[in-house]
Amino acid sequence: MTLEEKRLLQEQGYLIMRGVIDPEWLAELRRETEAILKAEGDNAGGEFRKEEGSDRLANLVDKGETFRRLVSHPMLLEAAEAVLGPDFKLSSLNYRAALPGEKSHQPLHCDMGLVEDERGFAVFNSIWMLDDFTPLNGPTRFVPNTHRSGKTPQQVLNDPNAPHPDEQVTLGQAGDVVLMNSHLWHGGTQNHTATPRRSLHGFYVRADLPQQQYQKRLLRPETQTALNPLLRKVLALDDPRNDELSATGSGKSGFLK
Ligand SMILES: O=C(O)CCC(=O)C(=O)O
Repeated sequence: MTLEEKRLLQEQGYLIMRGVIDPEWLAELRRETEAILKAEGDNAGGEFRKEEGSDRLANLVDKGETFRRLVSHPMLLEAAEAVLGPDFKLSSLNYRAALPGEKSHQPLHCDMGLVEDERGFAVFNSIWMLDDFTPLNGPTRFVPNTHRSGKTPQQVLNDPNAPHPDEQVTLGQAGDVVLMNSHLWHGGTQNHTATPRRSLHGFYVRADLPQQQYQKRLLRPETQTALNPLLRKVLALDDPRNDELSATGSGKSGFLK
């Protein structure tokens, strides 16, 4: 990332990077997520949560090299560091598709229901577009500048489900990636078209907080053994603090993600 891109991400709380996923990788990510959805059937997303109106998959680091490539992507790690500082780890890699004709509108929220604290920002998310995000197919909405408000929408708004006067949507093409300080109030919107709006969410958290999905427990031993040092670090597999956090707390706390 350029210094200017990092500055924009830090100030605006979001940035859309264009054309990050090349056509071959995009086809592979679509193919793999489709196959996993089919194989897991009603259990899909069960390692974390299911959501009415959307397809979800969780624990994707354990489910293919193509996903491990995503969570250790150099641009993504630079972006996470620009928001969270050097001491961060993966919280989860999930798939979410807003389904046609379903009520998959989400309330505005901050990930994990967290606001900035005395140590700074704690949550960073990235939305990898597997389809174009258009005004009609359920793009993510967000409210600019709220990442510095020190409040969650649930604390401030009468109805976090309602349209917000300042909200904008993330529009882009398949292959683009939204980088987001996820204290920024945001949420999925309803898909009014005939085809799913697919995405992957690479979610990172500051090292002093629990992972949403404790990777050491969820990843099969054979996956863990084959990981390179960078991935072991990103997943916090050798960090005793992470083991303590997973024993005492849960990254599921708070709202949605
Ligand atoms: O898929 C989206 O548009 C956003 C999803 C989201 O914010 C969530 O699931 O917490």
